[in-house]
Amino acid sequence: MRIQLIKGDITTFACDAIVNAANSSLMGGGGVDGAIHRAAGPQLVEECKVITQRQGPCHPGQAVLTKGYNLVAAHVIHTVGPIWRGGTANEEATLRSCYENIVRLAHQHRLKTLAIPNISTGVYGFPKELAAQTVAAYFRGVREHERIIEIVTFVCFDDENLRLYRRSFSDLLEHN
Ligand code: AR6
Repeated sequence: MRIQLIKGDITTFACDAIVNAANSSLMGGGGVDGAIHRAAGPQLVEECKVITQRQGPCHPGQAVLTKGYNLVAAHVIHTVGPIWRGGTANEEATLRSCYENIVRLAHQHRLKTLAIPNISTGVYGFPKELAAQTVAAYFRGVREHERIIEIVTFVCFDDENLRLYRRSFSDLLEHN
């Protein structure tokens, strides 16, 4: 598994699946969620509706897969990050389970290339540095044994996340 870091807009990224930082309704919203729904077109929300009608809301830490519709990416993995409540509500474990479920879905559907935004670090208020460390620790653990996922690209939208990811991921990146 190769790990890459870029600054940019995830909606223009070509890969097997981009990850969306959604909310439990899966009906779209602001931030990266709004941008992904706008770029994918109205069929995306229709597929999300079918999923929530069938299995109910997507709880924090869980993830579901849809098609990508008008996106360049073939699929979208929608995950719901934790809302930061001061660190006393298992937020780190919930964020970690977002990433575990992203990897699980990638295995299940044989997705080789993923692009992932900085889940929970916008509206949901998770501290950016702790998020970067949590994500790096998780991928440090899975990278060695990974046989299906070939490339994971972390797409940072803001300079602060890019700087923090560069630091937390320094040992995981091929080129710094
Ligand atoms: N490409 C990549 N990253 C982006 C983009 C983009 N186009 N736009 C924003 N980001 P947020 P959350 C970054 O707030 O904190 C929504 O309303 C942004 O800089 O999008 O998980 C949902 O519906 C930040 O670092 O997601 C939920 O209600 C990161 O994406 C709620 O927000 C995440 O910020 C989820 O909050």
